Formats: sequence, structure tokens, C-alpha cells
Amino acid sequence: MSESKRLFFAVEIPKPIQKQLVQWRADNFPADAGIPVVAANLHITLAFLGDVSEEKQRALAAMAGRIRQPGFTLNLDDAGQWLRSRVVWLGTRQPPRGLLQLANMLRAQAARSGCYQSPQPFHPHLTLLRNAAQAVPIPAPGFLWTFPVTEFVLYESRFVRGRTKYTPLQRWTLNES
Ligand code: 2AM
Repeated sequence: MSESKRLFFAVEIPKPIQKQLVQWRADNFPADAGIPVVAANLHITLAFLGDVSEEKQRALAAMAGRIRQPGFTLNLDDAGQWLRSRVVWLGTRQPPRGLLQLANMLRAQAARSGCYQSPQPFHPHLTLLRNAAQAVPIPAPGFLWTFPVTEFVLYESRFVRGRTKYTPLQRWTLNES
């Protein structure tokens, strides 16, 4: 029997923006606010799949490949903290319809394939800091990073030598044709 992999679908953040976010985080948050997520790991999860067999991965990839929808523009212009999950996040004040549609579709496909999906509504976010147990001052609104989202990505999550590593396994282009 083949091994399972820990997988999730996500929106990739362009490399230059990952770098800018890391700089902005260093400039705007106290060093002891939490554990910073490394630049290459900054992403927006669309659907978390959990541990998935090779067979189920193939089925999920086939379903993802049938999604037909246009790309959209993402504005990262919001930030906050969830004390319960100890996460400081960046997000978007007005999630584009395309982002919500894509996440809903992937989450529905995942649920149909037997991947547990949290009943909590989808809150699109990019985790900036983990283990932020104490309330952290959040920078005032006025920041903005904008980028076009033209594809979505299936990532594998692994714990390698004490570090979380996300590896893109497959990507799909967003277009209507
Ligand atoms: P988070 O950043 O808010 O923790 C890989 O773990 C990605 O999947 C992360 O972006 C994480 O969101 C998200 N995710 C969603 N549900 C998860 C779960 N039950 N366990 C681990 N990660 C989850």
C-alpha cells in the first residue's frame, strides 16, 4: 500500500510579495509576537485535505482539473489575530467572488471524497505568525498588496528536520474555456 500525503489546495503568493510581506512583518510586529512563517510558506489555503492516499489524490486532482472559472485579483488589505488558533493573519476586506467560488468548489469536492471539512465558514487568510498567544497590536489599515490570481496549487505539507515544508505538486490555470 502506498503512503499517504498531507495535502492542501492554496493560492500561491508571488515571490516578490512574499519578500515584501516578510519585511513589513519585521517592521510592524514585535519580534516576540509569535513564530514567523517563512517567506516561501506564505500562502492562502483554499481547502485543507489532510492525509490523503495516492488514489484519493488522483481523484481529487481529476476533479480539480474540471473546475472552469476565471482568475481574479486579490487585495491583501486586512489583518487581524485569532487568539483561539494563535494566528496573526493577513486577509482581504472584500473577498473576490472568484476566490470564494474556487474555495467552495474545492471544499465541496474534498468533502465528497471523504476529506473532513471544517463546518466553520471559509475565512480566506494568509498566516503571518503562529503561536501568537498574547494579543498583538495590529498595524492600522492603509497597507495593500495586489496581485492577479491565475492558478491554484496542490501542496504537500511535510515536516523536514524540524521545519514545515510545503511542496507544490500540481497547478491548474484559472480560465473559462
Ligand atoms: P492556517 O495557516 O490557518 O493554520 C497547511 O497546514 C495549511 O492548511 C495552512 O494554511 C492551514 O491554515 C490550513 N489548514 C486548514 N485546516 C487545517 C487543519 N485542520 N490542520 C492543519 N492545517 C489546516
